[in-house]
Amino acid sequence: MRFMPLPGSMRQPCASPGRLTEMFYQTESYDDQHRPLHKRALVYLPCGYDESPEQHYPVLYMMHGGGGDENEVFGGLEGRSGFKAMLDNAIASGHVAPMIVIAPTYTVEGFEAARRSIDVAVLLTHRFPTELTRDLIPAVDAAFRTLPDRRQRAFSGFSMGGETTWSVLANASREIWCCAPLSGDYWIKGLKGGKDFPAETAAALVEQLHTSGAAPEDVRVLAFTGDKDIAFEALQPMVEALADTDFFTLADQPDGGNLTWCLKENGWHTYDDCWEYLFLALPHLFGG
Ligand code: FER
Repeated sequence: MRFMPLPGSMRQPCASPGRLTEMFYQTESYDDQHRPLHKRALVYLPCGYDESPEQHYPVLYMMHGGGGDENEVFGGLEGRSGFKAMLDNAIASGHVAPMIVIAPTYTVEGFEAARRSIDVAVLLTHRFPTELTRDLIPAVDAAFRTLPDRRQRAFSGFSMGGETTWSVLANASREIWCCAPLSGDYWIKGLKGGKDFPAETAAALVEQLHTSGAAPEDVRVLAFTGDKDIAFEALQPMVEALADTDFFTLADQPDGGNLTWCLKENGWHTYDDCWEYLFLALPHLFGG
């Protein structure tokens, strides 16, 4: 997919904004201890949500990067990150139909080490698909007027959230159709696996997809990064290795295959780049 810069109009305050709220849900640690956990996620409800009680919406899940938490993606309930303004304008302009966006966290209480340790973060990102399918999706579908269908759910994330997104693709495709990893590769075979052993990483991902019963036509992957991004040297070989498998077909446009790759010239490892990537991804996240 060809990269296009985010139009300046998408960064302005929007005259018909959505609103941010929060939700809490019950989950567990999904380790040997099975510790009960009470977790929080931020929720974006599009303009019109409160006025149209009959309408149901698709849902995008968006995961933060390493060191972050559920507040990071939106910049708190005040929406300081630029993501909310982009969503508001993308919906108001008709670029994309209204959607709900959920910003959860893979970090858990009592596991603050995940903020500092990459190894712990990877452990938690790999547990997240279980939490997502067993606890978060049911809680979201119960609390909000969603379209409870896998083709009406998408998952994205930045950096370690991109890592989480690959893990969701591998393990949660029964519940999620489209996955959009932003500037993060998959560390299922070890840290920086996309760079150091791309073919093994791709093979492991495809094996997980087979194990979860997914066929090539059941998934859509939209991968993004920038050529100056620290993830570039890992994500590019990984995407090439995926394209070499029987499962994935690399295509220029999302409708042409199940794997699309978009590179931003001079793109860095920042959330601001992510809003540009997501703006391009938004029209392709749902419905297929
Ligand atoms: C990557 C490049 C950088 C990546 C993660 C990071 C998962 C950064 C992680 C961190 O320091 O939190 O390709 O993929």
